[in-house]
Amino acid sequence: MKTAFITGATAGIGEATVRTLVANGWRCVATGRREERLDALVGELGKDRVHAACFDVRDREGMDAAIAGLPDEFAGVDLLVNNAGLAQGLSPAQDANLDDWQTMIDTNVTAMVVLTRKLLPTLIERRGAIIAIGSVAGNYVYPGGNVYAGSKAFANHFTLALRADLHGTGVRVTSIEPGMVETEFTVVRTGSQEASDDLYRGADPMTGQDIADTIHWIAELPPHLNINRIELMPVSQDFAGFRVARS
Ligand code: NDP
Ligand code: 8X3
Repeated sequence: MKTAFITGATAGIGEATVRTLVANGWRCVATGRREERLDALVGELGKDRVHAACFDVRDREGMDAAIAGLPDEFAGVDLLVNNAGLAQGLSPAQDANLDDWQTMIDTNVTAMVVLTRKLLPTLIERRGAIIAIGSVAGNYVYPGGNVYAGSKAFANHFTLALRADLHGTGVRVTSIEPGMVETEFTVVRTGSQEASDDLYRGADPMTGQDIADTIHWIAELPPHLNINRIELMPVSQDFAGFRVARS
């Protein structure tokens, strides 16, 4: 049985990924800060299939303790899903709150590279795979995206760069770059459930399950095949147009 290590498994894409992989015969290490949600997943899916690792990805000591504390059957990681992330306080750069910017850099960039570095030895030993959840925001900028967009451009490119470094190891590396997915992401981004509901209204967005199914498909491709990057959007969404400010 293969083991996946999935960050951000308490909600949205990460939670759907745990459910999908477990339903397809995988074991999962499910991580996040909300312990009660991790415990509920273990209760529902079984402790032989899901191990809860509760830590803040920005806390290196917590991350080390979580990795060191993996039970033997979960310690050999075959798939790392770098998913935990957030957009916080998206506003024009000139109005931005520096703490929001720092939180996004620490979570979306620093934590991802630290965790990846720590799990690379086991991933190489097992000829495993890395799948990162970047974003279309890393490919097309939009007003207010600033540091979130920058952090996701980093995620998209760091993941492609890993592919180059891991050449010859047999480790597969994929950058998944989604557009609008209906999850708690927008509650965090806007600060309220109501504003989040407004953003999704009538948009027929993608679901966490859509992305989880994509992750599962990529994870189970034959070992000689690598999807380098894949960008997904709901049909209702397309690219931002150029704007002209007229005098
Ligand atoms: P959710 O808000 O539903 O889930 C985010 C997950 O990240 C939660 O499980 C949360 O866990 C975890 N997380 C956030 N901060 C931390 C932290 N400091 N330590 C540990 N875990 C953390 O959002 P999504 O499922 O939508 O987001 C998942 C990824 O997908 C993100 O990287 C996001 O940027 C990306 N993405 C999302 C899109 C969308 O439209 N929804 C589009 C493109 C990309 P907890 O709070 O329990 O710690
Ligand atoms: C966020 C993508 O399309 O919601 O990562 O701005 S989108």
